[in-house]
Amino acid sequence: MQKEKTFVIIKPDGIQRSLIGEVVKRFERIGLKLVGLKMQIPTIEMVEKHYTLDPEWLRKVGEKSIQGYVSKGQTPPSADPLVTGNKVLDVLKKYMTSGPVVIMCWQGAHAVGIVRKIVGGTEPLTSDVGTIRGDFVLDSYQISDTVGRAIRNLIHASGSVEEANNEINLWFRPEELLNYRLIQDAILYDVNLDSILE
Ligand code: 3AN
Repeated sequence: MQKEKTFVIIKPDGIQRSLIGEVVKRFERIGLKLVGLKMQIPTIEMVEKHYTLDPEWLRKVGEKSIQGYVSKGQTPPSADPLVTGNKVLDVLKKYMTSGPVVIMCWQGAHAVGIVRKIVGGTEPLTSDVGTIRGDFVLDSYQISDTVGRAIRNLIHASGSVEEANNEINLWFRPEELLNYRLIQDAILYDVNLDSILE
């Protein structure tokens, strides 16, 4: 279980806001281990591949977006989740290819769930205070949809172990992921803590 891996992208707005260190700090201090790291400007093809790894993603993101409107008593631009999902994918391609991103693989117990908790919900307006999205962005579906752009929420993080494995395979070559021990692994995971006292 402590070998669970998750995949994270610090999106172009995260780099432009000088938040690389802040994001890395939050994952490091909870005890996760950084096992892969690189910087690049994604291509449109990679962004499309990334978001369509899960064939259900378009529908799910469309439904989530529609729900966001309904929960605020507003009318969504389209009631069809696929139409809405495709619109989101279009604007995401522009957003994600607009500049450099940092691509990371983090490892540790419950890595997928822990990272999602630290990152916070998709829409910064409603993500919890204390999460990265809640603390560092003020964007909302309302603002992004009014001007027809992707919601700027600093981070992508895998939603499940399966999604993480697919995304890691897409963005990293196997030799780019490092297998190593951290001294703190002992205090996090070892059954016996009898090596502390002299
Ligand atoms: P998460 O990144 O929280 O898993 P997804 O997978 O539903 O969220 O959406 C992927 C990305 O698409 C979001 N991080 C956000 O940048 C963008 N996005 C999602 N829904 C919308 C929307 N309704 N309007 C604009 N951008 C959106």
